[in-house]
Amino acid sequence: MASAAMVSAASACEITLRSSDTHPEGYPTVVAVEKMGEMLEERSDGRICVEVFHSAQLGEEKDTIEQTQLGVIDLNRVSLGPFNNIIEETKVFSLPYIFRGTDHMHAVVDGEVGEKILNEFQNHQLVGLAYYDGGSRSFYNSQKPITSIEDMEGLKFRVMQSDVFVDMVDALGANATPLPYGEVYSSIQTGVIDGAENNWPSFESSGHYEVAGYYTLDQHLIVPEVLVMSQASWNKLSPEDQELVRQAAKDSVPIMRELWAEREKASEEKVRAAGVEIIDDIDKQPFMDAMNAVYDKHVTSEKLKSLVDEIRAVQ
Ligand code: GTR
Repeated sequence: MASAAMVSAASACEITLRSSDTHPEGYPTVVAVEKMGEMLEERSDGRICVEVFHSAQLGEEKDTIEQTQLGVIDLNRVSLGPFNNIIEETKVFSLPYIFRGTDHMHAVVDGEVGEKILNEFQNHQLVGLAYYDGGSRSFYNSQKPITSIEDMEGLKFRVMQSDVFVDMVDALGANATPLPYGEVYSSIQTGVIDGAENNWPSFESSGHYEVAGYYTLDQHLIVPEVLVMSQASWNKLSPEDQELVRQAAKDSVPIMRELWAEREKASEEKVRAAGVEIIDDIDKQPFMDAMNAVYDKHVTSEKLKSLVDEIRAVQ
């Protein structure tokens, strides 16, 4: 009986949007897109459904972005980082210490600058639908506690595939290795790299804390994440259905933010309980000062300069 009901419910979907996420089942981004799908299905009387492929089943972020541009994947929940080399304007949200904290980041992405950056996606075969939280990112490694910028010297860190992050790590005196997320665990384990950088939920859910026992809360990045849709898939929808998709994505944001706040706490507890050494009394100023080199190199056009000014002016 149950399976017959499931089959008939599934077959009512006229349109099934395939959505990609690198994170596992139960992760806030995965659950938020599932919730978005539920809202969409209900509001379209069961016509439009979303199927979330979690755990990088459809590939690593850089590849899934290309697939989404081509229309092979309909929806994609990704960090803004891997977009930096494709959409210049996204760099402003990937600059170290650009946001003063989560509240500032929310005010920016919910406001005019957020809208401007989302609009840039349409020049790259994508439709920007919503921003999700990505916490603040800090360095972890397998070698030693990093208690000052001097301790960064010579360590090898994985970064997301973006030139901004390569230059950020270089400016701190360490060596950057851009790698897909899925390769980080084994690369630390085998000593190919010494560590990486990420937020509490990713550090925990990826298991990286099992192989990198030192986590230094320098909080160098707050990179928002995005939910984007393939322009090709978007164009197949009627204007009314496009509006339903856009609204459901927007409505999933507060749900995501709540899930995120809960998961940050739970992940921190789990990592601390596992005995990871947390260095949280670090002097961030030398880290911030070193980032001038990154701004000088990447914020060169008038467009990016004025976006940076606008972000800083947001209260
Ligand atoms: C996570 C983010 C992912 C991915 C990953 C990474 O925090 O949610 O989308 O970008 O970091 O470091 O590759």
